[in-house]
Amino acid sequence: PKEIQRHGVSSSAFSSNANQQKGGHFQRMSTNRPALDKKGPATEPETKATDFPILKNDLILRAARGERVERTPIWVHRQAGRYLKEYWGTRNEAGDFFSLCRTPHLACEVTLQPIRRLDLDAAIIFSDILVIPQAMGLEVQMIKGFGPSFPEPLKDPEDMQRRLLAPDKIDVYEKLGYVFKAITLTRHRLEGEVPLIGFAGAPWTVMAYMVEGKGAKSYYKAKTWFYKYPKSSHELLNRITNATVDYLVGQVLAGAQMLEIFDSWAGDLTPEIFREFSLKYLKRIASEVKSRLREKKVAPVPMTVFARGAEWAIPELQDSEYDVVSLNWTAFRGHCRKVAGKLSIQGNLEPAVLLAEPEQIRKEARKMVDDFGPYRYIANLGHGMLPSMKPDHLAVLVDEVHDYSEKLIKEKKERWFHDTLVTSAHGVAKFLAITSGVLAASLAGGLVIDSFRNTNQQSKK
Ligand code: 1CP
Repeated sequence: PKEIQRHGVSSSAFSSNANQQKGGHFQRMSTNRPALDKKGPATEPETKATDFPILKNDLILRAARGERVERTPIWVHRQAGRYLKEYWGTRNEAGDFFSLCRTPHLACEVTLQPIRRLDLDAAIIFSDILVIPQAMGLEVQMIKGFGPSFPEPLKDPEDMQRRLLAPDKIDVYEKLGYVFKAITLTRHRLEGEVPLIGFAGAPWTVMAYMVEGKGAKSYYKAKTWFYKYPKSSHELLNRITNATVDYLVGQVLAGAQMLEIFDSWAGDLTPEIFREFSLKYLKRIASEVKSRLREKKVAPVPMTVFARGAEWAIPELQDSEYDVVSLNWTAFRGHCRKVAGKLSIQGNLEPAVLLAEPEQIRKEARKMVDDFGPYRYIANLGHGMLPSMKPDHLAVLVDEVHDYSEKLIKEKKERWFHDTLVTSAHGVAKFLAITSGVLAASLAGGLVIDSFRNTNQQSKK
């Protein structure tokens, strides 16, 4: 797809309200997408993961690969969900959280909701990292106002051997086929407006929930396994990794165009423990997913790793197959940019900024783009949207990142053009000066020789 439409929005929608100068800087109205609106909610799953609509906006894929972009792409963690009033309608229709995840046309619908409303540059499939423990045989419930809960978390290695499905019995196509169906359906229903991101939890973060049974402060129960049962911890992490690789490969085959691995609790580990029990598995996931796709003659998609709170490990990701590293808001931006090398960066606005006023949101957005960008950069929050956030505030952030980065890139290009012009003008002037100098010198030399010859001949006469 060579023709990338401006944000995938028809030019008439843009000419009417985009890029108007207001209050001293650009004002772009986050906008509806006619291509999505006309179809309305998806009703029945489309089953074939082929003949997808042509992609109109590939900014995020180019930024991930380190290619040139005309503006910085932006999407946000948890962009689908509780802060959108339309989410609650669909959630109630499904009944509960996991029924929503397991009903492809409803999961597709909530994935599309933020894309309809906002000028985001990617969609992320609506699901949860805790579907992997379910596929491995554990029960997980989502309790309103509390979060995930395992009625029976893993007590010890013996419990693990007894209750987890044997590795050869874990079939992600059978257990998580509904996610693949939702991805295929969503990819069709997106009409090529933006790429679709698939995701999974990192082995350590998933293990933390399996052992702890719920969200916890610092995950002490789970971390104790590393000291008490190191061998069984590796066995558990290996089992999660294998299921996750199958799951991510399945997501790409179903239509996911980029993948993100969430290690939300990486920051709770010591560097030594992180290296041994998390990083190793994160790296294995990226290399195995990509090699399995290559074996299947499917082009590998860009992969992002979000080791939240373990930004110190960025240099150690250089020899991995990740393309993008996502940052928490506690990370030093300049330092991360320096050590990221060939990796693109994603992040890292402090989510609290979205609870402030639009003018403050704009200011922080500009600062973030100045600090990181505008190339090899995907704008995002340092963590996710909160239920109390206003969609209009997110729209302000999205528009400011687009407008400001576009302005920066234009200025950069103009400066480059100007500098190149000035340098070549200097070059031409120098060349002319030298050649005319040589010409003048040779002319003068010729005259001297001539007059010397003349005087010589006259004196001979
Ligand atoms: O009832 C509800 O609607 C619950 C809220 C909710 C939502 C909207 C949960 C429960 N999960 C989700 C969806 C979800 N989870 C997505 C959807 C796509 C999107 O981003 O829009 C994604 C990517 C996740 C990933 C996820 N789930 C992570 C990793 C990212 C992160 O936030 O750190 C984690 C840790 C989870 C576990 C989880 N699921 C739900 C909650 C509330 C939690 C966190 C609980 C805790 O703090 O321990």
